[in-house]
Amino acid sequence: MKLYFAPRTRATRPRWLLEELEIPYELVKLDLSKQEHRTSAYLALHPFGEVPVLVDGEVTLFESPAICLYLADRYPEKRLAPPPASSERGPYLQWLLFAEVTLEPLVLEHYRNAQLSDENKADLSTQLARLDAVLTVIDTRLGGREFIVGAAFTAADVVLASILHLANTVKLLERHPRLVDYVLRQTRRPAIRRAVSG
Ligand SMILES: N[C@@H](CCC(=O)N[C@@H](CS)C(=O)NCC(=O)O)C(=O)O
Repeated sequence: MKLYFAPRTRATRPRWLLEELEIPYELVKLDLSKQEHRTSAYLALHPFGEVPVLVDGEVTLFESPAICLYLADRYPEKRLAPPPASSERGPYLQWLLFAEVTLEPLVLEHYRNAQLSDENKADLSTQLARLDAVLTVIDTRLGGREFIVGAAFTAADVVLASILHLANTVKLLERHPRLVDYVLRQTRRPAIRRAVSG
């Protein structure tokens, strides 16, 4: 198992999952500032030269949520995904993909805007209302739950907590203290601490 990785990118998600699985893997660190993701060898693995990429024997995969789903299913005994026949399987897929497909683009739009100087910032008040509606859906779902699905941590928490963590860094969760608590709880896990170390 080989993970092509760069720190502070979406590649942290599959690395976090690999650490939760506690399986041996090779970490191939790419220095994006040196364009190591633009070599022809790497472009043969990922059509746009992005991270992450996972190579598992004959299987080469890109798209961090797909890699997380794949890894969680590949090691069912580690219980990071509800089994296909379980009643939690549908909600698991729903919440993982809701985070990726519906939440992430909204968070990224605000995150990128927050990086701009004041005079270049766009007025995102309309988009903010939409983001808040999406955050409210997740907040309501979490209620008193510790995890987004069932009674245990799953790959859906990896994807959701990663995106909410990014949102929290630019203060997008201020109206949702329960979501802040959720992020802090998940990002205190030993596996994510290992995934962001070095
Ligand atoms: N949807 C893809 C996005 C991958 C992506 O955009 N990766 C960024 C880092 S978060 C990247 O490699 N950027 C380098 C570049 O495009 O030059 C995924 O989740 O894997």
